[in-house]
Amino acid sequence: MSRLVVVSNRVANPHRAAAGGLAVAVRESMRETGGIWFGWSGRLQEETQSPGTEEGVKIETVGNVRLATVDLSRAEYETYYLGYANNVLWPVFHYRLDLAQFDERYVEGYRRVNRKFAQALHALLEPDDVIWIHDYHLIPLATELRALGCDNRIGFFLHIPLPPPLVLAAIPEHAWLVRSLFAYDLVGFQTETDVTHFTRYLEVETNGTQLPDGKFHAFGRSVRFGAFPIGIDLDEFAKLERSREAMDMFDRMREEYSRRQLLVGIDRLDYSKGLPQRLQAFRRLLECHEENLNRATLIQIAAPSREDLDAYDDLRREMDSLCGAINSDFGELDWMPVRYIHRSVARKRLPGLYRASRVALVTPLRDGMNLVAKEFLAAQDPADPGVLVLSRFAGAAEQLKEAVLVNPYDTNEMAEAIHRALTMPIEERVAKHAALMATIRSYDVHWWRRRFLAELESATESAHA
Ligand code: ADQ
Repeated sequence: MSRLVVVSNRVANPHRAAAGGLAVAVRESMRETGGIWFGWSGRLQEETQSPGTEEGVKIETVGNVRLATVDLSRAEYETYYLGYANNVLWPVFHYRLDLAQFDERYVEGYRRVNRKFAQALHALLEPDDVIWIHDYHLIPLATELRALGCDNRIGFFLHIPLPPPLVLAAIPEHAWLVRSLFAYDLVGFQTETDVTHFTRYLEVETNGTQLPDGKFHAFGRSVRFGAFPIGIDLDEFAKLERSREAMDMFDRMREEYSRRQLLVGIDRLDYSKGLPQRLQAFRRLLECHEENLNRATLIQIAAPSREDLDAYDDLRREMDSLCGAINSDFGELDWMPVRYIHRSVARKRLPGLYRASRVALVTPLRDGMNLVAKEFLAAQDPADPGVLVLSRFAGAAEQLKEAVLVNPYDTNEMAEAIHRALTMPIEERVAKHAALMATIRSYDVHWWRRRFLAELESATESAHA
């Protein structure tokens, strides 16, 4: 079996409890195949150190996995990471052209870091390695590797949505970005919607043609592509659920909120997650359905994220003020409608919190997939499950059709949907939950990894040939 080389912006410590879908998936894949996990260390290097040399790579061996990391300089962090990845690609790919900051220095830094990663990685590669590159930070990495003579099989998976052609075309370098994808043998997206956006872009912006074997031919090359919706690791989650921390959390929440109906939201504090819109809808619920007064309590956990960026600072202030207003307008001495916590919760406690909640609000304005939706369902008691209120703009909505689907921009509709979720009869809850769990089980993280790697394996005709 070929060695697997995974590349992602950040490399997670496999000793710690997994910090999200990518980390779980990669750890699980590597346990089976062994290999290298390459990426940024998360540290900024001393300015004196020379970048891009093999000596700049720090290697740590954990079991049969080698973690290979490089540091970034402050300038690289500012242009590649904060600048191009998170001030251009993240907002545009989430349809937020208004937040994008196009700046030539950003794209230069992005190219430079991708080249630096390619040089450092190339020195570690063996001819049979299969390389799996993840996410929007590293779109041109295969082009840079090919330029160094690498002809290994290389796959790419985009964790975030691909926007429609006209939105993508707003990025000054859009043609270069899309052409970069043709250096891969396989390009994977989360949903069929993303795949449609990709093929429509190619039809409109290039002279390319779709081939009968599922590839697209453009820029003198052919690339295979498809939808590979990411899932969760149900076994890992079941193990977490049985942990002392999860059980303590469940007991404490049930005791503390015995007279209340709990709603839960768990997100990174990010403008794509629709948090202000969610709070507006919760407020409308309290205004329109008074039986929820003194009863419904929303626990909103928002993990700090990318705090070096202005848009995130604005969101933080907006959230503080919205939560404060709801609590002061509706709260009682013994009831706070919103518990807003601007911290992340230990992963082991999450299942207990999910299970104690009657409703989960997963209402992003745009999201590649959203794993919280799947985790919430996996944590429920099948005999008395909670209800998932899910944005139709989350990638997960393509799969989780039995959830209560909402348009997060429509405050009234969302308030009514939350009301319906809170009052849903038990037979309906049980039936919906069973159907949703069947989907989550069939398309778990192991399915995702196997499907992607099998397809990469069968992409026989190399894109660079
Ligand atoms: P994210 O935008 O981070 O991921 P999501 O998939 O919901 O979004 O969450 C990732 C993980 O982080 C989940 O396992 C969740 O439990 C955990 N998490 C989130 N907030 C937390 C908090 N406050 N405290 C503790 N843990 C928290 C990106 C894309 C998604 C895509 C994933 C995987 O934006 O659309 O689903 O990658 O491909």
